[in-house]
Amino acid sequence: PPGPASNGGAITAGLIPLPVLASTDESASYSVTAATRIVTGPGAGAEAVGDDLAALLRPATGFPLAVSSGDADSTPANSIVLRLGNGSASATSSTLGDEGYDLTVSKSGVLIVANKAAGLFHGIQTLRQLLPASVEATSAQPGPWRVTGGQIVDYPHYAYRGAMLDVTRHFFPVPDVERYIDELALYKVNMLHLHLSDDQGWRIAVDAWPNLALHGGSSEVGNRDKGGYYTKADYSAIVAYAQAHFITVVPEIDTPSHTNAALSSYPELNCDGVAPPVYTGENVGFSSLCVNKAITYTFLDDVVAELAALTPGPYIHLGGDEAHSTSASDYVTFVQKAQAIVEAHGKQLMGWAEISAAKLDPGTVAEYWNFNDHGASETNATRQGVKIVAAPADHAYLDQKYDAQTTLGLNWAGDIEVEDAYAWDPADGGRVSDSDVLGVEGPLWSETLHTMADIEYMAWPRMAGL
Ligand code: TNX
Repeated sequence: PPGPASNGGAITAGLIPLPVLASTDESASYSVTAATRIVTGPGAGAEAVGDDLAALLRPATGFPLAVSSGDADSTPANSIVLRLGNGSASATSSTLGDEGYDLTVSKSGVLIVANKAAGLFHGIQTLRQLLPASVEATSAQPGPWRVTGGQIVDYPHYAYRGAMLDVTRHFFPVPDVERYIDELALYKVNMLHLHLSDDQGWRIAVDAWPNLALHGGSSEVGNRDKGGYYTKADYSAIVAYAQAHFITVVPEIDTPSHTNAALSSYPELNCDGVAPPVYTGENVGFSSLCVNKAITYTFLDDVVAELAALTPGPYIHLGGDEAHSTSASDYVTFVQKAQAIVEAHGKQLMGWAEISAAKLDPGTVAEYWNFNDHGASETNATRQGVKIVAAPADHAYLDQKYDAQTTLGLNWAGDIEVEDAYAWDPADGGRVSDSDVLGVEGPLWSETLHTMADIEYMAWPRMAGL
C-alpha cells in the first residue's frame, strides 16, 4: 500500500479498506524508532497480537521492538499500545463490536483499543498500511517510519468478508494457502472458502472413504502435476493458521454435480454402478451424485461428519452450482437432505445460490454468483429469509481476465478491470436489501492457474478492491 506521503498527508491516504471515521492531526505525527516498545494490556489474545505486530515490523525496520504485557492503561512514551476493552474508547465500544478498533496516533506513540483480539489484529493491519510501504520488505530498509497523526475508528460493514480459492482444478500446497492468508489478512478479510472437491480432483482426506483422496486426488486440469490432497494434519494446519489471522475457513465439497472425482473413486456412488475415469478437462455440469440411492447420503453424512470435526467455523459449503445433469426435482430433494445432514452435524449449510430452488432454513447462506440469472437465485433466497454472500461473477470473480492482454484466466463473465472489482453494490442496486447481505466474496477458480505467482497476479489488486 502507498504510504501517507503519497496522498496529501491525510491519515487515510492509501488505506484499504477505508475506515469508517478518521481525522488527521499532522502536529501529532509519530515515528517508530529503535527505542519503540510494544505494550499489550491484559485480556485474551492481546499479547499474541503484539507479537504479530513485532514480527511484521522487525524485518524492515531492523528495530528490536520489545513486546511487554503490562499496564496498557497509561501510554508510555514512544510506544505502541494494544489495549482490550474498558479503555478510553468506552463510548464507542458498542459500535466497535467484535472486529472494530480505535486507533490514535499521537506524538508519543500509537494507541489501539478494541473489544476483542480480532479488533486489535485489524488495528495492526491498519498501522502497517499507515507506515511507508517499505515496511513490508523482508530486509532492513532506511525508514524513517513516520505515521501521520490523528485518529481512526473502524468496524466492518459486513460480517462475511471472504475470499475463495479453488484447490481442485489445480492443487495448491499448504505454504501457498498460508501465503494467501497472510495477504488477505492485510485487508481484514475474515473468511477463506476452500473449494475442496470438483470433477477434476478431491483434495481432503476422508478416513471413511479413503479412495476419495487416494484416487480422486490424483488428477487435475491438464494433469501436469497430477493433483494432490491435504491430509487431515495439513488441513488442520491451514485452519489453525487462518485462525491465528482471525480468518475462518469455510470448506466446500461441491455436490450434487461437480462430483466426477468422487464418482470415479467409488463405483457404488454412480446410478449405474460404473465408475467413470478421472477427468482432466475444463467442462462443468456433466456429473451428478445418484440422488435416489441411499448410499449417496451415507457418503455425504460421513464426509460432512469428518469435515465438521475439522471445522471450528459455522459453515459447511456443499456447492450446488451448475447441476445440469440432475433433474430439477432430484436437485431439490438432494439439497433438502444435504441441508439436514449439515445441520445434524451442528453446522449451517452454505451453497451456491441455485440451492434457493429448495426450501431453505433461515441459518442457511446462499452465495450469489450467476449474474446471468438477473438476481433470480438471490431473491429466491432472500424471500425465504436466507442471507446471501454476494460474489457476482461479473465483479467478484478473480479468475476472469483483466482485459484482452491477460494471458491467464477465463472470460465468460467478461473482462474485470480493477474498477469493476471495486465499484459495485453487494445489494445489487437495491434488488436485495443491505440487511439481506451477509457479506461479499472473491472466488478464484484455478482452471488456468498453476503457481502462487499466478494466484497473486489474478487476486491483486482486485481482491483488495473487492
Ligand atoms: C463457474 S461459478 C463455476 C466453476 C468454474 C467457474 C469458472 C460456479 C459456482 N461454478 O465451476 O470454475 O465458473 O469461472
